[in-house]
Amino acid sequence: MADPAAFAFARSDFPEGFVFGAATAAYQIEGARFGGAGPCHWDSFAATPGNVVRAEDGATACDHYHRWEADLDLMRDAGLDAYRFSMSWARVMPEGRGAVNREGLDFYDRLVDGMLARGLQPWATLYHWELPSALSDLGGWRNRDIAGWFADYVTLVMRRVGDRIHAAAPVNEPWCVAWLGHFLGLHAPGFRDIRAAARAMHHVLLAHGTAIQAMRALGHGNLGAVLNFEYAAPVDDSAAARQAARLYDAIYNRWFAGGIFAQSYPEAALAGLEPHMPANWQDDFATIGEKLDWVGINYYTRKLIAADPASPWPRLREVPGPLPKTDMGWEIYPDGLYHFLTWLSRVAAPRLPIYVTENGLAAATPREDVERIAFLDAHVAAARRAMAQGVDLRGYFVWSLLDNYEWAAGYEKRFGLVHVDFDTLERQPKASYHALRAALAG
Ligand code: IFM
Repeated sequence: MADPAAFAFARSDFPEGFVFGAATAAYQIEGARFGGAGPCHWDSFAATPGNVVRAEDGATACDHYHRWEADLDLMRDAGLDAYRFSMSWARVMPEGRGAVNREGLDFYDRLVDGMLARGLQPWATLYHWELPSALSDLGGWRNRDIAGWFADYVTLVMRRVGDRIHAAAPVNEPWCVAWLGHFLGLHAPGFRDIRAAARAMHHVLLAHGTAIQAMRALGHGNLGAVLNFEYAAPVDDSAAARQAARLYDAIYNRWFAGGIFAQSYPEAALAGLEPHMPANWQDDFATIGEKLDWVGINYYTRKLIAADPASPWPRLREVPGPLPKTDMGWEIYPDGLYHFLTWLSRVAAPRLPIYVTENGLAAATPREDVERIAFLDAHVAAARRAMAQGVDLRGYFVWSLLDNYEWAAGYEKRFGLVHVDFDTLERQPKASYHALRAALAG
């Protein structure tokens, strides 16, 4: 019988050079009140009643700002090859433009050196959601100028640390930035407005492409996009449900992959969004479609989708599914990862190397941590099945190294391989951490 405290895979099951890593994000772990960072839209979103569980914010988070060395040690000791981290725009440029916070740049400089000293490849994300408040005041992602502001910030940080960065991606999960934050209103800035959403859906990709151009101009390579994907299944076999699921897939998955890899948006999504798009949006595809070196998949779950004819476009709703769920209420569906790996490799981005840049679950199991081990194991198995079918998968990053600030869910949801006590900030590796170390050593 399989040992529930051990992974079924070992490093030796993977090709030479396959990258195993862990991922985190600045606002979720650093502690935004330290080191001269400026305010960001998550601070004000969290301070507004009803947005975040217990109105918690990232002010202290895991205090990684002061404990980064021990956190890097944890990754080295687990036998990981790479660390996918993000840099905070608001930490480096407190007003989003202009004045530079040297202390912020120095922090990332030390952090990157610390990774290299421990044999960890630095994988940088340039934007993982902490938009400086001053830019939010100017319209944030609704304002086309954000592409230029972002490119300036990216140029600044990459000039400082880019020589030591192994791989970089501009924006983590554009869907969350645009749709979750501007249509569903569940993330900062909390808009529920189709015009705001349409603009953000486009500008986030324009900013992505502009940042890629800025990094190429500096001579950097190994640049990618990190997109999140959700498998959309119709709630039943009706034509209406199938059409609704297809539309969900268009908005969530095919919009971003389509913009970047095919320089087009799916018709089904445009049917609702086009009247609200910024002028001349079609002219931006040359920038949005700037050539990439790899694509990253962040994958967690599937959604069951039903038609909702009584509501305005997109006239669909999510329905709770029957599969076992994580503490986020997300169904566990590893076949979805297999689906997106093969779809990207064969249809959406043929021949492009792929990385699973995030995969993991929220589970509060304090000791055995068996659910996390089973979840990761099942998804790694799905990834291996895809590789056996010829998918050029080159690496796998667990979300996340540490329990951290899970955005609107506050500190309640525990995604870490390492437990964090949010009173003492003490770290305690979980069973999944030990199991991963054994798998990577074996
Ligand atoms: O915590 C987030 C992360 O910031 C982005 N990807 C999904 C994770 C879990 O919700």
